[in-house]
Amino acid sequence: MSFNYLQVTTEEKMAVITINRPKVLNALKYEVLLELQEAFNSLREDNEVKVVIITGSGEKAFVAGADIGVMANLGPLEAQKYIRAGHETFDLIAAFPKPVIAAVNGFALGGGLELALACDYIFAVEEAKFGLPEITLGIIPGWGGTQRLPQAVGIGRARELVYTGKVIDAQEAEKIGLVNRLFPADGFLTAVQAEAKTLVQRSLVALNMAKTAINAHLDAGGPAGKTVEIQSVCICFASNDQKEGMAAFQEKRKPKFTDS
Ligand code: CO8
Repeated sequence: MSFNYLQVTTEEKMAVITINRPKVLNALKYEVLLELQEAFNSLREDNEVKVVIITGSGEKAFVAGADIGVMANLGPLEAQKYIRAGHETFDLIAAFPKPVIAAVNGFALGGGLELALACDYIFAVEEAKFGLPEITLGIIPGWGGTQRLPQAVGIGRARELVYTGKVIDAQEAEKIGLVNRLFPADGFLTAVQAEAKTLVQRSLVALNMAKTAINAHLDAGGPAGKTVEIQSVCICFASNDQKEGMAAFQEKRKPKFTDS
């Protein structure tokens, strides 16, 4: 498999997908989402792969979110295309018939945390940082975060993180159950691969059925929540505050929201 924005390696029945845009902290522009879909579709058919690990390149970030440079000037309909692509990609990962582990090697913010939440579980470095800061940009989480974060950490903590946009450290993320385990940055991927080896020894049939049954519990509420999320984030793209929030990020200043 050859990609512009991903590296995919396979070893001992484990595939590692590395998102590779370190200059923008691995931000997920539209084309990266399409490549992720292609990679997962290919790994689904690959009998040499039983577990997938997804991580970010460089030492600073897993993924710092959707690409703010791309989003800044989108209208509601263009935003809808980008939002749908994110949902399709993360739903593909959530329903992937083999375990997918997020190896969070730094910032997991916005769409980056939403990607990690679509994985089966999260391992992280001790310096990792987590959050859904979309509200500081004048929008809301739009790639499943309003649905999957409450499932992961409970409704009150999810509301606080979504409403404030605050970023929490890895220790707090572990305390609230967002992260399964923390590891030192030195040798992180090797440590995650060592953990994943346990899954390689299990039956893929049983793993697939376990994931299917747990997903049935998570999806019991039906698709309505995701539909509302998509509509709601599209509405944000018709607001002045979305334009102001993203312009402020690019200009490295605080936004001046006008509630319009
Ligand atoms: N998109 C594009 N570029 C980014 C992003 C991003 N999400 N994050 C960082 N970058 C760029 C910076 O602009 C900077 O570029 P340059 O060197 O050209 O100035 C470079 O990466 C390095 O970043 P910083 O200089 O900012 O590094 P710091 O160490 O000072 O800060 C932070 C690191 C705290 C991670 C900071 O970069 C930051 O706050 N990033 C944005 C985080 C964020 O708000 N993420 C949420 C984005 S919105 C989202 O994900 C919504 C998803 C679903 C909706 C989809 C709707 C269409």
